[in-house]
Amino acid sequence: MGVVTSSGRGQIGISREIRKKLNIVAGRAWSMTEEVKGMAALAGVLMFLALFLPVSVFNALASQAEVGLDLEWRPIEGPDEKPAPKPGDNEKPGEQRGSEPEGRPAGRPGEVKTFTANGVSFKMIRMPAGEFPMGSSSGEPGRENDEIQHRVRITKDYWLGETEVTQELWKAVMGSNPSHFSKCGEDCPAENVSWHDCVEFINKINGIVSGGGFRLPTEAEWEYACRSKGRSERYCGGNDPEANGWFEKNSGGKTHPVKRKKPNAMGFYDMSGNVWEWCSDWYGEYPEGLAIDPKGPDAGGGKVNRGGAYHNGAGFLRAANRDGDNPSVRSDRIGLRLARTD
Ligand SMILES: [Ca+2]
Ligand SMILES: [Ca+2]
Repeated sequence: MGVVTSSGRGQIGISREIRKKLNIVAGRAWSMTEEVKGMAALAGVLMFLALFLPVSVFNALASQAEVGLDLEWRPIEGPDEKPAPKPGDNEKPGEQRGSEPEGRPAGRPGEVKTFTANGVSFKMIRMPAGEFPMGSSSGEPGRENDEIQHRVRITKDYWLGETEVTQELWKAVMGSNPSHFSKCGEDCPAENVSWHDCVEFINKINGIVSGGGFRLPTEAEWEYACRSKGRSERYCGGNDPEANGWFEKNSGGKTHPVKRKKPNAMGFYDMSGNVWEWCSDWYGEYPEGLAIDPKGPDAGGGKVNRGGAYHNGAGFLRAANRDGDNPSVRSDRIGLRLARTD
């Protein structure tokens, strides 16, 4: 939390921390001898001045008086900018956000890499290893009972596509375009592809791009990226579905070119809406307690897909929402986003 906050209109307010510090300074001084009582009076004056003086002037006065207060301008921090919880913090579920492990070698989260397959380029963004609360909090409107919040630890960095796989990329790799909305254009997401079709696509692209390593994301990797490393946002990128996603209210009943809506904080586009995205996991109940690199159940009837699509109401676009479909199903509402391991 910022020490001094700006109201946005140039006024200065003093945070509780500073008030506490000042009170401590004042309190200590009052308990001392007559000689230092002057200090306390000065601290009181400074407390008063801080309410009205520019920070630079206040800092100068404070340093003159050797009160040792550390004031600086900091932007107001929004609800999504909460610091990572420390172990033992008693935060309410749903108000936590994820954390990167301390002491890990400086990776480059957010690094963007461009790959090219048969002449078509696409970008992937590096996601750092880390831990986050997966699922929705009990108070989230529209939540379903398969979203039970639990801690997930992802132990390795991974890459995730900046966008859904486009029709252009699918065609370059597979030689044909199965998409129902082919008139939407090359930048529109590939859809009408089954989970098995996606596996075939991935096998092929791994033979084309040197280094390979492409795969579908796990459901946990998908949500960790959607939540920009674990934020408690309702959708992938914030709490306004219209800002980040195409859904029934704004899509006109069809898919749209990728990257036309705002990305989330990590730079991923269209994770909420446009088309659902196949994940590698079988759909099943979440494990209880901490899950480390979860990959879903060993078997099941449906493969997970995430994020909702152009035809859905906003509730389906929620970061925590889950769905599963038979891996043979082809639907103009389901596409994919590539993941990759180095
Ligand atoms: Ca999507
Ligand atoms: Ca659901």
